[in-house]
Amino acid sequence: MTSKSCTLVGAPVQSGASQPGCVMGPDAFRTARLAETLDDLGHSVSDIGNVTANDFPDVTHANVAIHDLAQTVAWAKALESAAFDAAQSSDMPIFLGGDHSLSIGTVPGIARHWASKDRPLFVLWLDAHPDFHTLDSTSSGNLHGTPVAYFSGLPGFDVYPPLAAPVDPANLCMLGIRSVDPAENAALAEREVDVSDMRAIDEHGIAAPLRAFLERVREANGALHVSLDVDFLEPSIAPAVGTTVPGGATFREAHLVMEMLCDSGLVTSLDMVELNPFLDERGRTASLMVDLCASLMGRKVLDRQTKRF
Ligand code: EXY
Ligand code: MN
Ligand code: MN
Ligand code: MN
Repeated sequence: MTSKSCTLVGAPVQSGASQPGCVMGPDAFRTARLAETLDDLGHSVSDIGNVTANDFPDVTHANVAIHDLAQTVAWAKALESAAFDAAQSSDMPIFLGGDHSLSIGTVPGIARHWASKDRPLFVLWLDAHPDFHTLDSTSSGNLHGTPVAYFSGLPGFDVYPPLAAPVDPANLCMLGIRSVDPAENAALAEREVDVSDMRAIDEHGIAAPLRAFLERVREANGALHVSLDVDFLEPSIAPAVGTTVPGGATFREAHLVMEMLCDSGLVTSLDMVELNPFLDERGRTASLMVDLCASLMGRKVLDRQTKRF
């Protein structure tokens, strides 16, 4: 892979999750030597430190289950701006979470950047969950369950910041899905979102749906944002997450996704989210996430091209 300028953006958000710990995520990625790993692969790396969010708006919502709405909106504003700036000034912004509510800010900021270049943004959502709740449909009130519905332009998000460039639901692809609430199921079907649940992956493999999606991105001359939730992975290899669901992507399935993404040359930004270091075992989940990022950014077993049969 050609050398890229990478900007690491710490997003120590934990207000969107039900349990604390994701605040430590960015520093765990740093401790697991993310910057050094990217540097060793020949990239130039700038770590801008952690974004902060202090300006809490006075917002409320009729859904009383929702918690930490003001913090979430404050994070969204701060991260939208940080993401836009990072995309303007580097090839590859990498957002270090932080729970998945950080994508309420990162994806719209990245989308605003690509809209200014007249290129459509596509989003690959690697997750056990579709995170496709609206503020009205969430029953847990955990706002990390809402980013995709919001940035895809679904109605009912008046208290979140206005979107400069919504992501077309036709430009989404979800892989690894295995926990979907009824309201999410209905909304995903209505928008005909491209979802490969684990049953489909068991049956067809993970390469087939990814290859088809990458072809769509390429045909549209799209930019591609990847959002990698720790709970995409099988919990036995990635225990450091508050929302484990059995039956996730294996070590090799996850690396294959990253290797195919690398070969495609299409990825332009990345979220690494939901790492809760308080739940980790000797840093193994943080290290696995860094290794997956390395596969995405060009680490290979063989220098020459792998045989294609
Ligand atoms: N759908 C469930 C909820 O809304 O509470 C679980 C959401 C988990 C979201 C994690 C980050 O991917
Ligand atoms: Mn909370
Ligand atoms: Mn998620
Ligand atoms: Mn998840």
